[in-house]
Parts: sequence; C-alpha cells; structure tokens
Amino acid sequence: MLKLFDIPLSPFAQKVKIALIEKDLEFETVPVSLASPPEELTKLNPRAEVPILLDGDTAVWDSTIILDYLEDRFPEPGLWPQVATERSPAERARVRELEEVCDTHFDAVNWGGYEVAFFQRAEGEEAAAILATAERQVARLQAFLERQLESQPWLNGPDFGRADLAAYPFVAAAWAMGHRRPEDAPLAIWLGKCLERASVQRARDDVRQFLAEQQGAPIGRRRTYRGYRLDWMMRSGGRGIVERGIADETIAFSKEIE
Ligand SMILES: N[C@@H](CCC(=O)N[C@@H](CS)C(=O)NCC(=O)O)C(=O)O
Repeated sequence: MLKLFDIPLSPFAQKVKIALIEKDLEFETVPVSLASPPEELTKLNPRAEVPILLDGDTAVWDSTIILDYLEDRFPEPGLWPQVATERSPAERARVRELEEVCDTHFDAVNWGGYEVAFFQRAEGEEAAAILATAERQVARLQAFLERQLESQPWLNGPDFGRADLAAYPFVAAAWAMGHRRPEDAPLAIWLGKCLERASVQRARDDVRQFLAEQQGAPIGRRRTYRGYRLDWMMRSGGRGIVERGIADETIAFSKEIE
C-alpha cells in the first residue's frame, strides 16, 4: 500500500493527501515529528522534509513532484484541467504558476505570521509591523487567486483539480490566522465548496486532531528557515528575528545533500 510520511499541519503534505483521496487511492500515513525525525527520513529524502510518498521501493519527495508522480502512475481521474484543446498547455502552465506562488510566497507569509503570532519570536511594535506586512501580502495573494475565480467556479477550471488542492492548504491556514474574506467573496465561496469534498475534509480533520493532541505539548521550536522563508523574514521586517534565532540556535537552515 502507498505510504505518506505526514505532518497534518504541513500544507505540502495536505496537497498530497487531498490528491490521493481524489484519486481514490488507498494509503496509510506515517506520522513524522520534526522535533525527533526518524532516521529513515534522510534515507528516503536527502532534504529530510515531509511529505514523502513511498510506493513499494520508490520514494518520491517534494509535494509538486509527488503530485506529478501520482498523475503519471495513476492517471485516472486526471487532476489537471481537462480541456483537450490547444489551450491545454497554457492552462497547465497557469496552474503550475499558481502552485508555485502558493508553495513559495503564500507559504512564506503564513510561516512568518505563525513565527510571530504563535511562536512569539517578536513582540510589541516589531511584531505589529511584521503582522501588518503579512496582512497586506495575504490580501494580495487572495486577490491573485480571486482573479482566477472570476470566470470559472474552481481555480482549476470547470472542475476541482490540481490548482484547487494546491491552493487550499495555504488559503485555509491564512483563514485560520484571521485573514478572511467576506462571506460572498469568490474565495470564501470557493473555500466553502472545497470543504464539501471528502478529501479536503480529511485534511482539515487531521489538522484539528493534530492540534488537539498538541495541546500543552511543545511543538519543536527549532525551525528551518529555508530559501523563500528566510527571504520573507528579511524583506518583511524580521531581520531581528533571524539574528536572534541564529544567536540562540533556534533557527536552522536547509541541509546539504549528502
Ligand atoms: N518543497 C517541499 C517543501 C516541504 C517542506 O517544507 N516541508 C516541511 C514541513 S511543512 C519540512 O519537512 N521541514 C523540515 C524541517 O523543518 O526541518 C514540498 O513541496 O514538499
């Protein structure tokens, strides 16, 4: 059976979980704690990140690569926009760009907001300034997605698909942090429709259960400031957070490939 190395809060793991369910594939999840990662993690993924999909002897890592693998390996039902016209390459490019924006820009701003609001890496004016920057950026990202909902019911087109499952975890995380759109806004309507799907409900329920189990337990505080997350902190008022995190060793950077 397929195995998904999982952290329910990880938006990247959520993308894969939703795709597995949409494709009606049986899988089991292997819960991973980044505070004490299993040795297996580095063996399966030289970056030691979650998610990893194990399909027999084949280990695939990086959510976007896993989604492409699932599409190749289990083509039906297809999750790319189902427009068999000369528009198809352009539509796929649009969806890939949307996914890239969510994986980098949207992830970074959610991450940064969480670092300040939840992990309290800044306080007072410093925290307020970073959170105000984050709020402005989330509003722009939401507008970017809403523009794509102007002429179609789903981000993917006429049907739910890759673009929707790629955006959902990031939109939902921002929503949970209070970045909400009015009830009648296209993104709010879209989010409501996503939550009617069993696949999305499973991702949401796993987050809820994970958070309930974490009550009172420390979530490992050493956090990896890889690439665009570091970039975000540096350009969004968090230089002090980075400097303090390096000094007290609560910030780590990405691993060298061995
Ligand atoms: N580009 C990767 C990003 C995966 C990622 O950032 N995973 C985080 C969890 S959300 C992780 O495993 N971080 C390892 C660490 O913090 O040490 C993907 O799309 O799968």
